[in-house]
Amino acid sequence: VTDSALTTRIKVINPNTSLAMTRLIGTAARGVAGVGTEIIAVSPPMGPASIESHYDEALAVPGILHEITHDGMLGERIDGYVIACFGDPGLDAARELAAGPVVGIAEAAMHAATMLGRRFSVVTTLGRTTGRAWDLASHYGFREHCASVYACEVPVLELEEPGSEASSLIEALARRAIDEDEADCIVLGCAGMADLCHRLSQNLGVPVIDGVSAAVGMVETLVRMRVSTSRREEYARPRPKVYEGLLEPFGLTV
Ligand code: 5HY
Repeated sequence: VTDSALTTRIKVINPNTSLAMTRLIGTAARGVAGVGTEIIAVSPPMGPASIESHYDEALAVPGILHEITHDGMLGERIDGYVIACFGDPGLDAARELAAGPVVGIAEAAMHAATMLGRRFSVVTTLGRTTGRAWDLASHYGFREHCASVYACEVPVLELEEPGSEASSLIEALARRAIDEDEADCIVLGCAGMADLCHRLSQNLGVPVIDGVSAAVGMVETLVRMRVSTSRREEYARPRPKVYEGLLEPFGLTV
């Protein structure tokens, strides 16, 4: 048996087209991936430069789905996927297409947080995305565990800018969540914050969870358990139909 057959190949999709973030996400993913796991970190060839609104999120989904259907067409063996954007865009549609398991970073981070403490708080980027974080906590069944959601008001693509003070802003909001909202853990609300989690954990004295790392670990485990998305009903492959106009290439064969 060739070693490639023993390798778990996980594609981590940064749905925005900012390659610096894709590199940062790939580094976080490889930081937790086990021996024998290959991480393929990608951005789709189309989509928003960053995702900070419902509009951005909607326009990120075709690129995510392109990445998955493209693998199938190229015969590229991908054992599982991570959607590396805190809104978990396109997660359900991706599950209908992908042969292997698909995990979103918000979903994974919230699951991990509830394994480490009773309550968690989310610290995300723009205030306009805090509603989405609450919606996801409810959607995944963690509404009672989510103590609060804060926004540092630093746009996604400015997180890495030295002048943004993002790290100290995030730390101050996390400290407030711990002191005032009794958060036992902090969930970082953006894939672009992945590089901050260890230093923040040390400074704050509580687990600070990066969803990219959590999601890679969960996909890896599901693949090694030899389980994948249930094909009964909801996540069965979509029925073939015509997609008109610009979406014509998304037509599915049986
Ligand atoms: C993310 N946006 O993780 C989200 C964070 C956010 O481009 N990558 C993005 O602000 O929702």
